[in-house]
Amino acid sequence: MDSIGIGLVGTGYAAKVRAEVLHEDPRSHLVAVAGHQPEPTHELAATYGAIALPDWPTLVTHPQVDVVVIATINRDHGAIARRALEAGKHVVVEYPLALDVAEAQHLISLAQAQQRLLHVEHIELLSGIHGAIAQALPQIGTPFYVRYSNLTSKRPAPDRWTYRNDLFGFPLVGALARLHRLIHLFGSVSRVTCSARFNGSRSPETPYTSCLVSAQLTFTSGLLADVIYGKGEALWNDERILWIQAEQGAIAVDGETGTLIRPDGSQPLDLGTRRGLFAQDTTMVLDTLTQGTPLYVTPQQSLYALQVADAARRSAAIGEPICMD
Ligand code: NAP
Ligand code: BLA
Repeated sequence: MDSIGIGLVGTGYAAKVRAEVLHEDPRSHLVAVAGHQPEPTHELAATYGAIALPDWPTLVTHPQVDVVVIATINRDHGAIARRALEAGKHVVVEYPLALDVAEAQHLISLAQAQQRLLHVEHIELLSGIHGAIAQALPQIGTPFYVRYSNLTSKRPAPDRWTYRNDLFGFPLVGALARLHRLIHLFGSVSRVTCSARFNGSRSPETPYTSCLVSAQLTFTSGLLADVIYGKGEALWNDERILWIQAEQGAIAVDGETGTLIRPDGSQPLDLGTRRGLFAQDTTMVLDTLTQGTPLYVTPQQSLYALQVADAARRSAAIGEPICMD
């Protein structure tokens, strides 16, 4: 079989890791790169003997490109995926699939109609931490409360796209992995209440200096989850915790340390590493394209998490709870 031609949109962290893996795997080769600024685009393309294209509309119609890998800012994911699928290409996109729920829904239908692969990366499911929690859960009985907090103190606030709602999306949309890992563990959500505050932004087109989002999710099972996400210079300490309280025990993850708590005592959980996850994802995509093996996540699962994240955004905007259908 001919080596699969890859068109890569983006030149940042995710794009670079993808490029290296795709270059090293004999089943694929990098055809073209389209970035934001010319210099990083030329540099990344030259590293792997690919061509540097001026923009993504040119890349998605390039005849030698079989698969478009979208690793650029979130605002553009939906539009790039749409044009790529319309051009008959397979699509691999870093989460979120799109900022807009209706657009994400349309893309899933379009991929089906075009009979093309649409894969939304969710590397958080591949992480050691997720595997360790999923494995330990049956040992603690029915979970009834989760507290999941991700706070990052960053001084001074970076002038980056990840601090802009128009480019990153509402914080729980851009950081969709936070909700997606809970939904993967605990199932569907019936109700969402959310508050959000942004410091230092004069308009959606200028970066905020801090954001703080606090959401409460009621799962269909009855489980209650407090989800907190914040970053920036008005936060003065980091917090990365996930606590699961259940009828017969608890799971506590604090930074790099995980503990399984049971009536008869506590034991450490092996959380593994955060490295190598993009490589695993990329290899599984090539397995799917060459052998038809199933992937670890479906775009429908990603869409559902997006619907919950969007309900959080709407709840914060109107100051009222949102009931999910
Ligand atoms: P990154 O390192 O900041 O790279 C961002 C890319 O977007 C660069 O190519 C950058 O080009 C371009 N860009 C920046 N501002 C832009 C603008 N205003 N208009 C158009 N393009 C712009 O980001 P990343 O971490 O690789 O994230 C890329 C995607 O991967 C995102 O969707 C993110 O959610 C997802 N993701 C990342 C990770 C991770 O570990 N990093 C994990 C999961 C998912 P210039 O540098 O030339 O401006
Ligand atoms: C997720 N990491 C992300 C995302 C961005 C970054 C933009 C997607 C949005 C989000 O979910 O928050 C960006 N991550 C960074 C940057 C650093 C970082 C700029 O750690 C700077 C060091 N990502 C990395 C590195 C690792 C990494 C070096 O850039 C690991 C060694 C892992 N990032 C990682 C993982 C996720 C993620 C596993 C998924 C989110 C999750 O697990 O909740």
